[in-house]
Order: sequence, then structure tokens, then C-alpha cells
Amino acid sequence: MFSDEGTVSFEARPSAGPFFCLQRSFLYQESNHFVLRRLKLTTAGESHGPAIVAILDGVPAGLELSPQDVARELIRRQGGYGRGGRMKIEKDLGEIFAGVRLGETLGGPIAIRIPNRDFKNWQDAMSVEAPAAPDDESLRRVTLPRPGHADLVGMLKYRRADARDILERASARETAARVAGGAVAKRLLHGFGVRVESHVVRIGQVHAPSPDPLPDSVQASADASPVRCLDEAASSRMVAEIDEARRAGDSLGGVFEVIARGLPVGLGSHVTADVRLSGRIAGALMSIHAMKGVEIGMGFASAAARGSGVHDEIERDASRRRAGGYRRRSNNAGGLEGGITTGEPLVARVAMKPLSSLRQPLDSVDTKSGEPAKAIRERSDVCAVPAAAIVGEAMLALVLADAWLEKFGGDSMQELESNVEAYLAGLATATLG
Ligand code: EPS
Repeated sequence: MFSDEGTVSFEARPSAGPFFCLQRSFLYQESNHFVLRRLKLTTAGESHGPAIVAILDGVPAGLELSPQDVARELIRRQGGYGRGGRMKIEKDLGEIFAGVRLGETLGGPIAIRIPNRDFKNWQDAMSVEAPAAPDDESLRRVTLPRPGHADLVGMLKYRRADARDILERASARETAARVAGGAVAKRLLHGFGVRVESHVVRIGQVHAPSPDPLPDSVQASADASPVRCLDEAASSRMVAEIDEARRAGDSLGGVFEVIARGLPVGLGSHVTADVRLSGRIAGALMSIHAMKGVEIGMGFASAAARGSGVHDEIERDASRRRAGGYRRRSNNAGGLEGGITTGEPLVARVAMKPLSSLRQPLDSVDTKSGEPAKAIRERSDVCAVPAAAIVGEAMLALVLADAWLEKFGGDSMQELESNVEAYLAGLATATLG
């Protein structure tokens, strides 16, 4: 039940059936946000419906935000060698229609709409109205689920006879909305000197290890490559691998790395599971469509090494104010110890499986007849790893902006800025002991 203060208590209705459950799930959600705790990103929309929408709540008032900030990120997500015909149709810019006035955020939810230009070709199939003729061809019903896709499990779980009811929402088109929300998070972080970037380190069999040291601007170097890879020779081999997979009617996955530089020591916490930043970052990255693995820093390779070859030795360096006057001689921890940022670059790698829409489809079952059949042959990308890396940047930026707001708080940017300054000043003068 809600008290006058808007808090929830259960004593009065211990066995009140569905009402009780509703209250409990509300409380559960509020106290167990593993990924975002201060920000809330809601997305809505189907791949071939009229539009995709993002609503980002929790951004302080007074953040300078322009339509170009969002458009720039959406354009980056649409690029990358290996995309299919759909990207020639869409021209994502995003239209901010709430939460911003005269170039600054107002403190309320920020709403961004990304129209689907392809909708004009799908008006019957995606109509909100009940169809006049339920068996009409133009409704583009799907009963041939793709192995690896949400098609079949979604049909069974949601009791839908038409896989289109699942695949339209399961589509990675939804990531456009995440990138729009992430653009706002990036804008916030950027003002505090934090940059979130990405590059591709694997496509199929072609591997290009992360260069050491990284270029000054990972973004500029990666965006100059058709596959967003920092190694020119590997880039060409990746392009050739994509061409070969396209010829074979197949698809390819890969690995991208996301990096955040400029973070201070002290975001996240070791104290409880829900505030550990490592889990929140892994959760956010794993929530992207088609992701099958996340590692932070040395990741899985650290399991095969000895402690002395893994842990980053510590030394004093008074010039490193954001790191509290310390430095690590290496960064195998990927910028996180105990779920807390160390002040070293935050580095995570994410593995994407090959896309499950194939021009040479795999064996499946026709769910209408129950007979063996080939899966549906949908128009598709061959490889979307370069685009996924941009989505990874957005998700990392959202988690870091969220942890930033959790640590520093404030309804306005002025309040947030003075809290950040006070903390950094304290770090610079801190002596422990
Ligand atoms: C997707 C299938 C393809 C991709 C789409 C994601 O779309 P379509 O079925 O219309 O050809 O192009 O990605 C986007 C539309 C996008 O904006 O990234 C899927 O099934 O996930």
C-alpha cells in the first residue's frame, strides 16, 4: 500500500491476491535495478512499425543537448561494412520531442522518436487495426522460426501463432533507441572529460588485437575503417571475410571492445551485488541483441594465469588526480577492482554471435503444420559487429552516466558539477591513514 509519503508497505494487505503481487513487483523493481539505478531508459516500437521511441528519465536539468548530438550517434550506428538493404532505406536522425527546451534539458523525461522509413512498405502487415481478411498475404505472417532467433521461444512463451508478433520487437532495430538514449548519456559524461569509444577486434576468423597504446582518439581511427577496426591490414581481411560469407548466404559474428577514459576512482561499489559496477556493465552489454559473452580487462585469459601475472601493481603518482594520486603499472583489471572504478581506462570486450537470419536457411519446423521445413529467408545483414560496437558504447555510456549520477547526484547540472568538483578536490588532497 502507498503511505502519504509514497512509500510501500505490505502489512495491511498480506494476502490480497493480484493487488498484493502488483505492489510487491513494484517494490522489487525499485530496489533491484542491477543495470540502471538513477536513469531509466524505456524503448518502444517494432522494426517495421511507424517508429522506434526512446524515453530517458533521470537526466538533470541544464545539460546542453542538441539534435546533432543524437543524430551523430545514430548515423554512426547505421554504418559498417556488412549491412543489408534496410540501411539504404533508413536515414536515422532522431527527433527530440520532449524534455529539452532552448538547447538544454529540463530535468523531465527526454523523448526521442526515430521514424522507420520502411514502414511505408509494411502498412498492412503492421497496422494497429484488426485485419479485414485474417489470411491476407499482405499481413506477412511467419510460421518458419529461425534457429538462434527469438522467433520460436517467443511464440511459445507469448502464445502467438505468427512469429512476426515476436520478431518485430526482437529485431535489433530497437538498438537505434538505445543509441539515442546513449547519446544523451555520452553528452553528460563528455562535459566531465569522460570519453566512451569502441573498436572491432574480431570478425569471424579475422582477429586484430587491441593496439598498445591505443590511439588518442579511438573513435576517429575506428570510424575511418569500414569495419571499425584499428588495424588496416586486418580491416581488409575482415571485409573479404564478410564478402565471402555474403556469397555463401551465411552470416558472421565477432568481438568489439568498448573503452571509457577519464573516469575517476570511486564509481560503483563493492558493498552489495546491485551496486558492483562490473555486474552492471556486463548486464548492460549482454542485454544487446545477439551478444553471447562479455569480459572485462584480461577477462577469461586471467583464469589461465597466475596472480602475479594478472594483478596490476600499484604505485604513487601525485599527478593522477582522478585516480586519487595512484597508478597501476598495467591494466589487466580493465579499470575495475571490487566493482569500483580505479581511475584507469575501463575496458570490456563483447562477443556477438553470427546473425540468425540466413539467405541459406537452416532446418526448422513449420509451426502451422508441425512438418519439417527450412526457416524463413528474411532480408538481412551479413555482419553487424561494427554497428553493435556503437550500441555497446551507448550501453556503457548509460551505465557510467548512471553510476556518475548515483555517486554525485543533483537535480541540476550546476549541482552535479559542484559535487564532482568537491569530490575531485578531496581526492587530490586525500591522505589515507
Ligand atoms: C534485423 C534485420 C534487418 C536489419 C535490422 C535488424 O532488418 P530487415 O528485417 O528490415 O531487413 O537491417 O536492423 C535494423 C533495421 C537497424 O536499424 O539496425 C533483425 O532481425 O534484428
